[in-house]
Amino acid sequence: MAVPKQKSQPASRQEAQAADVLDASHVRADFPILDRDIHGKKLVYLDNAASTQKPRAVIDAVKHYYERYNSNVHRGVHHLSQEATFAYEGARKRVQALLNAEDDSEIIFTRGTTEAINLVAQTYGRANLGPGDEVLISVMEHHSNIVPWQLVCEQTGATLKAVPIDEHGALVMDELERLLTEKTKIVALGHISNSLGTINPIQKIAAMAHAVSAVLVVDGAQGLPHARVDVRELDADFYAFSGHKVYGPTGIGGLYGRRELLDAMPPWQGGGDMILTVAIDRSTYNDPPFRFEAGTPNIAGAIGLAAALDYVDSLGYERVAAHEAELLAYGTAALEQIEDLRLIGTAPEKAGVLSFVMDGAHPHDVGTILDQEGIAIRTGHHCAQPVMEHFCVPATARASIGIYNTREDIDALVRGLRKVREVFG
Ligand code: 7TS
Repeated sequence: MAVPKQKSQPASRQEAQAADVLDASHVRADFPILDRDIHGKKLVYLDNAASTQKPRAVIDAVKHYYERYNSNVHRGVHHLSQEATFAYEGARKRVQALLNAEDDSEIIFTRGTTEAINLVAQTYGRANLGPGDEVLISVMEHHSNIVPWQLVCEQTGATLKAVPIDEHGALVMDELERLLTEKTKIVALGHISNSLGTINPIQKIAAMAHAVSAVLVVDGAQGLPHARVDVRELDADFYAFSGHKVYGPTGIGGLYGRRELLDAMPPWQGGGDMILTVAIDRSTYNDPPFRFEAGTPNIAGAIGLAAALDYVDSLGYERVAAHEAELLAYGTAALEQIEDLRLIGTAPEKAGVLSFVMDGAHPHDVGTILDQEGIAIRTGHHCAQPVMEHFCVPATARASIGIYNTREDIDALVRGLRKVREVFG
């Protein structure tokens, strides 16, 4: 098979960093789960777009919270509550710094991307949409960036429109330009597509959206894990993300929102922490971000998320992106050698997602045979049914790359796919 030779590995993490490459073999040592055997084979984890594994630093941060300072936040005068509040608000500052938001009040903790997008739809959307207004999404969106907009359009009488994608899975920019009019109030697009890997030109789209006075909501679920995100440079009005996709815990994520927009937004869920005063007939509401964080938050999750962001930052986002780009190129070249395999998603700007179909083998069968080899990929529609419809496939098999993946993982995938070919002829 005509694939490039493995580069020699630097001897130490320091050497790797000095050489400005990510040394995945050292990174792997930080992830205890990667020692597991599955069906008697070494685990090859290539389902990172669904969820990433956790480094020991994240596991330890969560454990330390529960063992040493577990307590509720923003409530207690007692010491443990103060420690927990300090760590929780520290995590918010960590997210703010990483995203380069202007103020930490612009970071709202949510359960993840899905909840963050629903929050924008049900607060900003409900307050600002009406009959005749339009929300613009695209055909490549995850269901989490489609259904919340369908719901709010039903509730307000606004109309949902979608930018088409081309045969490579890239946005048709001329159509985006045509569909953007003074009727467009919200543009909601993914930073990176989970089913195709396409990287969208967010900065350019922000300028186009703002030219018609629309706000731009970015679904950053796949963006944050793969590149340094600077919300001010991108000029996004909202940016939603999930902790579990960036090596942090499940059940935590967030929403960046421009402060002047958050200030004007009504609350969404009611409960503790989001109020200033409550009487039986009316309540007054707290300022952002607390107005949008009703009830006891996921404190351990936020602390784990901050540890995850510290971890990725310590590796260097630029190295992470370069490592994944190199593996994507290696994997693409390798998969192109496999007979009757068709890659779905070949946009010129692409992150570490290898979605494919194989003649004569259903993606679920591909996934099952690979599982027997200890290789974890995802099969199905990836919560992106309009993408499947566009490419006229019911489902794809998808290998998605993370920081700990190596060329050996891709080689194992290729060997597994050759087994699939043998089984299905
Ligand atoms: N948006 C995108 C682009 C995603 O990839 C996902 C999850 C979500 C939103 C939802 O994130 P959540 O954390 O709120 O669930 N994507 C996938 C996937 O590709 N396979 O499993 C989940």
